[in-house]
Amino acid sequence: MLQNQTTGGTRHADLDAWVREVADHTQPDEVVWVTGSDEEIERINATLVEAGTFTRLAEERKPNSYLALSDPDDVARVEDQTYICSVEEKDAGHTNNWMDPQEMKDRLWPLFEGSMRGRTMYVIPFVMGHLDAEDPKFGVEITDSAYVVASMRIMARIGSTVLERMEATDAAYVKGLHSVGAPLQPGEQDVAWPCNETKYIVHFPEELAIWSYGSGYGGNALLGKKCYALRIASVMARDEGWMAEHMLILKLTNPEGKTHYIAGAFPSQCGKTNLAMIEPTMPGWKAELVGDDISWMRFGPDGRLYAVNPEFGLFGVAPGTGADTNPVAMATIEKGNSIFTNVARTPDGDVWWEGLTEEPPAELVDWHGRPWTPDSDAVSSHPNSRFCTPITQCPTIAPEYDEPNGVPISAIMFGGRRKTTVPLVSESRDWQHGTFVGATLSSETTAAATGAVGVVRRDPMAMLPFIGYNAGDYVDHWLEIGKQADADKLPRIFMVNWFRRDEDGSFLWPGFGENARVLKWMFERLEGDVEAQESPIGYLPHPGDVDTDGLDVDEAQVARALRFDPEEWSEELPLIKEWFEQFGDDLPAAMEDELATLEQRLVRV
Ligand code: GTP
Ligand code: SPV
Ligand code: MN
Repeated sequence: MLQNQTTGGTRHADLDAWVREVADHTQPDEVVWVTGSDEEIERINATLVEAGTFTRLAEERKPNSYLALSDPDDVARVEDQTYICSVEEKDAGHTNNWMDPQEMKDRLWPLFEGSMRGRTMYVIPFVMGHLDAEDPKFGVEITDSAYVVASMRIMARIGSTVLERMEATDAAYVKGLHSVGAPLQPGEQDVAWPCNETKYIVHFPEELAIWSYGSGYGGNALLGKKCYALRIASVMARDEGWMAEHMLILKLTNPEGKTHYIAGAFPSQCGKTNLAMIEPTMPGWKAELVGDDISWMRFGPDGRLYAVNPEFGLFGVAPGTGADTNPVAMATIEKGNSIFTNVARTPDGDVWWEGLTEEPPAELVDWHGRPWTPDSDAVSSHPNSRFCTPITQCPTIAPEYDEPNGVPISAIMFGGRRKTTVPLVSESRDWQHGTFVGATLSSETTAAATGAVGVVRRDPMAMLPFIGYNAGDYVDHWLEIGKQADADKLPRIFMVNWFRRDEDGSFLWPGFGENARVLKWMFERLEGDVEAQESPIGYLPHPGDVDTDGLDVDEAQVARALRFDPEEWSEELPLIKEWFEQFGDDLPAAMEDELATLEQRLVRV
């Protein structure tokens, strides 16, 4: 028997034992098994309002929606404090922080001792992907944060139905332990956003376990998302022959009614959600959303790669989201049932952030909870402020988002933020070349993680912060996947860059809905309807083949966006070499070959 008062429980013996062990150690006042019901979430939201964590927004503006303002030091993923604690150091590779698992536990377990005092410990059973998938991927998050419960209910399929299935099959599951690390003394008044200066986001891949301490922020605390669905799942995927990727999934239909599903890997804050919700500007083209952040892909019986979106909600970047840039996201949010974190509040109980409208309202309460006017020096909303919204509310959701075995992928895009060098679009010669393009992907850092913003770094497959094992082995896994299917069944691989700048610093390409013009070229490539020209970095569109009909940009500027510049690429070569040197012996030989090929081709131009 627990000393703590318990609501719910389980006949899953392993889960029962783990929950008791954690409760005994962390000493919460009570243990609540989360069912996922509407009444329960109403109670939890009310608790959050009472605690000052949530402010309820005006019903006529954003129904059933809440605003949370975090501690100013708990606003993004903490990559410095994120660890892969594999048994062998070499299995974490050069891109991850590593510590011996036992040593890490000896450090963390004492931090968890009594860490939930004065709080409720919630047990959240969840499944990433569909409950009716062939091999459903279960998880349980134990957390002392009601904000996490409210967010997880939006972001994943959770609750009693999941637990019942786990019990019926005595299912294996990922154990996610989370504490904000802010125990309360008897009678102590809580703060609106409890957290701890000390933060650890730790993964034990061999044990399928995650320990997260000290942060309440999304990617650090909603353990189904990056911790499970990317870091732990990438290890499962390596072992089981599938892929866990930081990719959007988009369904694209041309005016003749022909459909292709396209996935796209872009680093954090580099445009996945926007592209997944794109409203094409060309007549007759239709885009629908399957996933906006994470894609799990495995081979189907027909030998093609099928992708599922393992999530159930959208955790999108707020700034820059508006009726002009992403009307579909706006329509999704308008329906309510959402949590907004670190954005500004309007006097009439709505939310606002930079880019929502061209002109800011005359007065606001900013993300620090302070009065704000357009004359204020600082921005009103944190650059990594987010909306958290049920995916089912999206007006362009493809019915297949809920397909247990996913959708067949025709193409994969890699993209990042590069002011120079990387053309608007190019196509890889084959899977191995595409793997090289992904492995050498680069992008300017963003506010999605703490640290400097705007620094170019290599971000392999947009997975740098999310590969749960050795990055060399990860690249090798991509190559292995490519060997498992006929070339004509594998997705074609493209590289894009919406963020190239002109000499005056402005974007060369208008982006957003106009990106559909680039998708159209890819679609035509897939259909064999358009030729392309060879270049050292792959196939490029012939002049005029990217449809600019009705585009309000002059042709010379479009040409500058599309341009392959051998000089810029010669400057890129040493950076790629430097990156590959970091892999040491772990770099697959095929990547050396691709690098040599690129170098030779560059010399010849
Ligand atoms: P994460 O949720 O952090 O993984 O981000 P994401 O990859 O989903 O990026 P998102 O679509 O939220 O876009 C991030 C920022 O880039 C937002 O401020 C967007 O307004 C901006 N953005 C997205 N697409 C484009 C584009 O085509 N051009 C330009 N200039 N900006 C874009
Ligand atoms: C990202 O940073 O890539 C995100 C937000 O999608 S988070 O959930 O914090 O990882
Ligand atoms: Mn992301």
